[in-house]
Amino acid sequence: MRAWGPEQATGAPNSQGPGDLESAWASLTEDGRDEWLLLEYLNAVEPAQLRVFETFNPGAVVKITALDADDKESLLWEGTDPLRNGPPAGVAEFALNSAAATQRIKLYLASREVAGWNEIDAVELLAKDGSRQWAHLARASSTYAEPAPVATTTRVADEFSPYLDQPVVVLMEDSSKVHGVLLSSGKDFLILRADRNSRVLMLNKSKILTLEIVGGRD
Ligand SMILES: [Ca+2]
Ligand SMILES: [Ca+2]
Repeated sequence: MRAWGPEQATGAPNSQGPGDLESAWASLTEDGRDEWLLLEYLNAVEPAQLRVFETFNPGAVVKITALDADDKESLLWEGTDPLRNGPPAGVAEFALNSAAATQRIKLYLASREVAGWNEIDAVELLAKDGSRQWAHLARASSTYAEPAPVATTTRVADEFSPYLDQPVVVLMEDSSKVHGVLLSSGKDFLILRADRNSRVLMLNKSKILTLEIVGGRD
């Protein structure tokens, strides 16, 4: 499993929080955008309660939905996370609206409203029939985990380090401009996730003219 990947939110809790621990899911940026975490369970059940193990900067959950086989969402809960402005880590318990049997639950996080990485270690689904399960698959809106294609790129500390995880615009030698989030700075390349199509790009450092932080608008 990749450190901080969404897969870290599957299974039983294994993070001794509070803390920024790689055994929990973390989004790409601390507060750059709102995020979601989609959890899949082995058995479809009528949901009754969700227990979310929030191990770093808890309190960002604002909405929980169930997805059916056609990706149609139904609202299970909406409101303020009970851990908002609370302890540095904890288990948030959400009583869910009744809904048809489901095996996919989506958490929405107002990451911009709760400073820092809002990390989630595990999510337990309790059903009306009393059964309990841990998620066995997870996907997320973003992750701090290294993207698989560049997992072997070693980060180096250099003049680009202050811009990591920031939205940037890069001007290349051939006058082309690339907008994206700076993921990593390797020996010869910068790794960027392009805004245009979310693809991960490698930019040759020797062909970069300028790099600037983007301040909200272009
Ligand atoms: Ca946040
Ligand atoms: Ca975990």
